[in-house]
Amino acid sequence: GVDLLTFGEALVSLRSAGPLAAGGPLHPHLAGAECNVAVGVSRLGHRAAFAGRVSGDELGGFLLRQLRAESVDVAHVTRDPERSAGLMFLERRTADLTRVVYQRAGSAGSALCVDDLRPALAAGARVLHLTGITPALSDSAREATRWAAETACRAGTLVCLDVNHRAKLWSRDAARAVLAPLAGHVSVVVASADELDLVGTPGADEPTVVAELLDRGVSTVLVKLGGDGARAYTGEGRLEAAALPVTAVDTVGAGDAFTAGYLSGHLDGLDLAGRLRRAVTLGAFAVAGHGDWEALPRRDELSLLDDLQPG
Ligand code: KDG
Repeated sequence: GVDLLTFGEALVSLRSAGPLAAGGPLHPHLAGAECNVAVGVSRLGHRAAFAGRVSGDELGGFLLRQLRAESVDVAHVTRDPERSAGLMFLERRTADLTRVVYQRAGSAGSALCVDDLRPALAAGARVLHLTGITPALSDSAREATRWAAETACRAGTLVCLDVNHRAKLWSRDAARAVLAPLAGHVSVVVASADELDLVGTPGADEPTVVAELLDRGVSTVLVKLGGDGARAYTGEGRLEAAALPVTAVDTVGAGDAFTAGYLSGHLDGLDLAGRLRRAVTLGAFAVAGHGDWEALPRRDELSLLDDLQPG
């Protein structure tokens, strides 16, 4: 088996340097939160696999080529000749604000189903990563996500759920109805502060949702605070890490980098402080460079930011 298995929708992101409505060149990139995590973990030398469906056409070929170039195992990716690639248009609206337009309804990635994931789960992995994006894509993708979490949890695999709420895909209530039950089958929950009540009681505060999750068998809850760092909760209490004081040029993908760093630390057997430190380090690399994942470090680059004192 691999070190980390993740699954979901690989997207073609078309990035523009300015407002989309003004036109101009668009550059295609591999995107999708799960692919970002796979690349982040793979760059650090772990064996990462991505499973899912991509279109049978050139765009699907592009996505596979990008994943392969980052040494991500794509043996369990299915080509779908009937459906097109999910697209994400990313515009830089102002220096500080990027906006997203999706064209992904009915895409190849959204047609993911349980049978697509069976071989990858059977091959085994030390860690299964999943996000709250995949179950928002379709009924079959929702069922596949639930099945994968339950199957891996039963097999003793560390299952990590990154909530990743996408308001353009579903409402908070619709997300909570699916994600809160799902959290009962995972060991690690990652959420930003405003996403936390999507895996617990509506409107409940952070300590309450954390207590609910730990009660339900989650071992670690990670709360991402962006430029303010992160907090981790376990049965032993709470630990904080400051963010590294880099110049942020592009925050897209920072959360995925954080998760990749945390899971890499887990695969390396680091203690909680070490895992959290690696998580904020990868987050810093992600925001300090352009692209969802392009700026992520190789293992020999991990210490590049070490001289930056947490701010
Ligand atoms: O975290 C970055 C992702 O948002 C991006 O790559 C696209 O997965 C994506 C999504 O569905 O928004």
